[in-house]
Amino acid sequence: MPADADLLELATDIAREAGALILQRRREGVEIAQSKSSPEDVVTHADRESEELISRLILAARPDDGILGEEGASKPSASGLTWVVDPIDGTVNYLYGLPRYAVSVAVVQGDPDPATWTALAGAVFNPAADELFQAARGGGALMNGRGIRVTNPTLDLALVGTGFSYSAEIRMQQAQVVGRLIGRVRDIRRLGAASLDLCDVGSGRLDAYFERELKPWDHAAAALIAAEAGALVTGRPGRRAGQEFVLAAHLGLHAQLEALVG
Ligand code: LIP
Repeated sequence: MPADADLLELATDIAREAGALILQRRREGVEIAQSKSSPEDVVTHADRESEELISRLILAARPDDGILGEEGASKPSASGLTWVVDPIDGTVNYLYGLPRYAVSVAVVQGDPDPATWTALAGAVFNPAADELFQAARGGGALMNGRGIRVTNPTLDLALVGTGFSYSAEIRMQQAQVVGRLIGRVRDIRRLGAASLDLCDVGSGRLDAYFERELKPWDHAAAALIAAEAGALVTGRPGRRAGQEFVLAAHLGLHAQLEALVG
């Protein structure tokens, strides 16, 4: 089994190379390849090109590992390790040219299921901002090489990030949760990329983040980064983070928010 630090180095190199690719494609102009779960849920040609590059780089370095990617990359693991990748997280931001999107590369041990996996290393790279977030299990979290830690404000002064589904029906439900929360906290931010939102909880640029309906690749790397920065990252009460729900914050703030958004 390779050292977690070696896995993080590979995840970082891959995230940076794929990040450079998608930034170049953004500058050349972005085109939608197709819509997925709804007309709002799009995949661009750059998403697909990025995932092809990521898969190629992973298998060149670690041919026995598995892969689970947002745009269809799927390979069972023969080594016990699986790479869980989002080739462009924040696809709608990317499509519109908003500089908040990222390549997310995580490597997990065990089944690629957030309910049971052990995240070993993760890298999230926003090429538009040249911001790299990294963590290896037990090694703390970094942003551009500097250690990051969560904040612990009182609830009324908490800046809370969230996101919304590609389903209009679910978005209406999520808006009701925000409506109950908005008067209890400093403010709400919907910034469009779950991986960067979770990393920003770790960096203190958000005090908390919650969202439902996230896919494994949205949070595989960034949940480890936020946790290594001191956040408590969970799902619904007593459950692990996953598609049902993700909530990340310092322990004290987490308990207060759980009662309001859980
Ligand atoms: C996105 C997430 C975001 C969520 C969006 C979408 P994508 O992932 O990062 O937090 O609110 O609905 O799921 O589709 O850009 O990879």
